[in-house]
Amino acid sequence: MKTAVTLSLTPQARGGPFVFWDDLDSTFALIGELGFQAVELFLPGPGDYRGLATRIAAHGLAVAAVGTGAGWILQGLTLTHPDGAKRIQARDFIRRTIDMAGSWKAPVIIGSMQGRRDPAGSRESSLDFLGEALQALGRHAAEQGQILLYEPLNRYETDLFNRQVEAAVWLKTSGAKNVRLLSDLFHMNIEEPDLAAALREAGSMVGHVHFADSNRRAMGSGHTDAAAAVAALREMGYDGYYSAEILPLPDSASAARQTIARLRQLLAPASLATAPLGTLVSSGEV
Ligand code: LER
Ligand code: MN
Repeated sequence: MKTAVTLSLTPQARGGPFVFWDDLDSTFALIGELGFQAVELFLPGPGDYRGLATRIAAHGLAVAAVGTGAGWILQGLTLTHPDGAKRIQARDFIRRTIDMAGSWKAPVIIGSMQGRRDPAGSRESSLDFLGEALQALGRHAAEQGQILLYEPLNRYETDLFNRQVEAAVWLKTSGAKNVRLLSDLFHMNIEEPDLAAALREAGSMVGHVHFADSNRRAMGSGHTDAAAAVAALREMGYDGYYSAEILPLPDSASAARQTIARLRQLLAPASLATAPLGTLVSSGEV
């Protein structure tokens, strides 16, 4: 089981689904004490974060992945932007993020930076832009020894790909190599009729998982059948991260604690997997 929790250092993303919002030593100490192996970073952009990387490593943590959505939030960039100059800037932003993340042995995520269909154009032309960008960026990630993660989002955030298998089939035919899916259980809850079936069908294309309940809170707060999703991932031999990209509710520490408890429960022997979570937390079983 590889576990991670999100940390945003992008104040403009406040209100977004990130558990921790500061890079204090006490934050990394708590993440380590809870038993997470890694942090997933949401940074304002590529830059010199050597101090941050050193502190993360000093606490025995790895970097699970690096998000690029700040390129959209702060600069309005997307890989499918109708303005060609913005598309070039978006690619450059991601390319430099890949270089930075590569030094941390982490893959980069393309989520919001995929953009949406140009209302004045066709979905096909937007997909052509996306496909060309993923080909180039997938090659660039390979040079860093990393995969590139492409994340289908729910219909309110993109109209390019909302579902796992559709995205997987398109990726395989688009010519993009070295690109795997980021399967976010929150988006999947909105779009997939059956989460476990979608994960199974996407199979080895699944490269990273955002472990979030239906209401984007810590698993166990909503109505997602996490047991079925995790069972499917285990059967498939999924060996990537379960990363909590969730709202920091009721507070960051509680959201992180509930996530790790639920993961331990789901990956525990069958006798514990069906017990009520509260009992296990209070009895110290998880
Ligand atoms: C990014 O991982 C994501 O899931 C998007 O919805 C941005 O919030
Ligand atoms: Mn996500």
